Amino acid sequence: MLDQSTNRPELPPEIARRRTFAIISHPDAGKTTLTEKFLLYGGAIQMAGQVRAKGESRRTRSDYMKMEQERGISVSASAMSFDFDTYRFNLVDTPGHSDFSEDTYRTLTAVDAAVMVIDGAKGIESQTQKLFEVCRLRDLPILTFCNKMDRESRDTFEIIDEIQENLAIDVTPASWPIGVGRDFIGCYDLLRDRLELMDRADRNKVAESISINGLDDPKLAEHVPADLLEKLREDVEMVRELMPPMDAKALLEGTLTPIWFGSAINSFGVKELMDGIANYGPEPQPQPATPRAMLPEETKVAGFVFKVQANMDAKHRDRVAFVRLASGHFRRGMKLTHVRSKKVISISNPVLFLAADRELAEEAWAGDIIGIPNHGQLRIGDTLTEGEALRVTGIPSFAPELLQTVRAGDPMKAKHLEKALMQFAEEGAAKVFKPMIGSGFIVGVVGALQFEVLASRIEQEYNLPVRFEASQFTSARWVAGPKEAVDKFVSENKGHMATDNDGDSVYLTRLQWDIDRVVRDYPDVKLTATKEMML
Ligand SMILES: Nc1nc2c(ncn2[C@@H]2O[C@H](COP(=O)(O)OP(=O)(O)OP(=O)(O)O)[C@@H](O)[C@H]2O)c(=O)[nH]1
Ligand SMILES: [Mg+2]
Repeated sequence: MLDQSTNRPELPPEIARRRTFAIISHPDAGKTTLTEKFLLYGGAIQMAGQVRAKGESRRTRSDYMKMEQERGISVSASAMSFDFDTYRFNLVDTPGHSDFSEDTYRTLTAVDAAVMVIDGAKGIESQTQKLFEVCRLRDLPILTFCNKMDRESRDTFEIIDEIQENLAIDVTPASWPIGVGRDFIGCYDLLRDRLELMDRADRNKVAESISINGLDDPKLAEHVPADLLEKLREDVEMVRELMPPMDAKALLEGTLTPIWFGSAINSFGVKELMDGIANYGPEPQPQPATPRAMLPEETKVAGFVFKVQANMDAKHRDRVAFVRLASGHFRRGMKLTHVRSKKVISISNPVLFLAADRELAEEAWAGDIIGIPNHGQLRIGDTLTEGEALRVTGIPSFAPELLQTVRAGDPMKAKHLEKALMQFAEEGAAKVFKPMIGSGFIVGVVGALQFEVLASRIEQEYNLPVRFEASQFTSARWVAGPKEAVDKFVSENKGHMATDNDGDSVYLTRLQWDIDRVVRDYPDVKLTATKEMML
């Protein structure tokens, strides 16, 4: 049966109730804080933690790495599955900092929608704009949360205008803030005609909500000071005249974004946003793949790896592949074909995530994100199916832009270091090159903060202090072409050659001039800044 509004087959109820989305924004807008409140309202945790926790206070679940906690920033995407109402949410909290954007971009290939968080005082910031464009390329539906309304914020019409202008998307307010900064008392819920009042005293409490019979209801005056009420009535009149109404279809097509106003830290506006995701957010969607897309309504199981993380939990010391199930009903113990190697693997210990915590998953459905512990067989971009040779497409790989040499503090530990680096390379956390001549390793990343994360993780997870130093090289290019031409090129340029963690040849240099020379002198050899992930 076709669903009337979307023209797609009606999904089994277990799949239709799934909402899989990422939370994205410029750094510091409040993604992790919002995520924590989602968990609270979903009943997955009893008490919310804080990003910048002091003393005995509790920390957030999604920033579980040591460096995240020390600095109060997220450096790695973190997945969480929990029930909300009759729905199952699969949420991924992403890092905002551009140095970690490869992780965020990959996450966006594994979700059906994005929640874009903006800071009410700052509006659209550079990283918001970039991430939005990535969502646009994939036609991802976007729901917007304007956060930090408890503080001095910009004019509401101005914020909405800015989203419309800069991001070229229609905006419909789902709620409307009443008062600004210290006078902010709550929101008027435009979708349900309700007044939502914020409780500043108790940050973990669900806001008080008062049913209202339209804006002329005398009950409003009991809760809203006269001057704010007058402004609210004027504003809402203007909104209803000038702005498009909520339209589920336009949201699903990615041409309209509803915006909620709130304060994540005060748990305000969060429940309304969650209701919005449940009621208007997309069901699991088809996943681009070759030679054909994977469809959520198919009964056969298919899924793909969009992230790999080593040592998530010191107790387990293994690698976990984050798999987005794209179709079917998965059961523990299933045998699935690993399409890249054509080997059949038995999935005996699949897990569902709650950030660093995990629990054994007896079953999962299209839309879910599950973890598969493994010893390195599963790589980013890999596809698992019940036999068909499908391959997921569109998982990005960024060119390394910064290179540094890395050495173990203790030279006797070089072998240990090699092992650690190989694991991080397989995780996709860095590119690792072993030069043909000389010792040591060269690490390539997209942003400088990644070096710090690596140093901290190598020390933390492998008990191995390391030093990163300037490298004589600044660029890396993968070498491709007929074997004979490549061999000749390699033997004539040994001082520039290295191998990556798969043993593939990489040309290292500091001069564009060198690259131009190779192109001229070795016409059969091709140099590329990124390596295709699925070979
Ligand atoms: N005043 C106020 N502060 C908030 C609110 N929500 C979050 N914050 C604070 O803003 C800071 C950043 O919050 P995070 O949740 O870490 O932001 P993030 O978007 O996850 O940051 P990255 O992951 O590093 O990109 C923290 O100090 C939070 O306590 C809010 O509603 N009001
Ligand atoms: Mg964060």
